[in-house]
Amino acid sequence: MLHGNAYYFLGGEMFTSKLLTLVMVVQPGRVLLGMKKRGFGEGKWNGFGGKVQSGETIEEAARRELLEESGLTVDVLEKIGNIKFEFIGETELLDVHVFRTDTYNGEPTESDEMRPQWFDFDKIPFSKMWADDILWFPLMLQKKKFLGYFKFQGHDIIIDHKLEEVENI
Ligand code: 6OG
Repeated sequence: MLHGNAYYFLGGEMFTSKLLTLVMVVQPGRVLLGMKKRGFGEGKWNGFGGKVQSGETIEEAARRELLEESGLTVDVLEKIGNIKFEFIGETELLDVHVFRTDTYNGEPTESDEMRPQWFDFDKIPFSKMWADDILWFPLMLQKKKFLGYFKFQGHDIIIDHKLEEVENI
């Protein structure tokens, strides 16, 4: 199934949304993050992902971005979360589809966009990550599925959020 961008009405305001992917590569006791070298989220550690292009499914986009940014391919990608982000003053919501994989092929390789590095679960650099991550990473690391909504003021402050664990996504 192909996916397009959607329209939402929240509090009487109309928003468009942009589909994005985010892939978390997990191994026993550690997670692979990439230092974003340019563009949106520059200077932050994050999973691998980007915009869904027309003509590809969300999962295809997730695999493509993972390969482009980290050099890895995966056999199984599990859909684990969906997070919508609102930025005050902007009418475009980011609709981020989060995946987790516990197996991968290849070696993490630096790309133009990302510098990959493994982090032990107790050393995840939350102070250099998006502010929402510290809230949903515990669910992700426990293989729980979740739906989230975060309202940001600027890029650092969360002024409202909802996060719920769900059975199916
Ligand atoms: P490009 O613009 O580079 O894709 N992303 C976020 N990830 C987290 N953890 N928190 C956020 O809070 C995020 N906003 C966007 C989605 C951007 C990449 O950054 C992710 C994509 O993987 C606001 O194509």
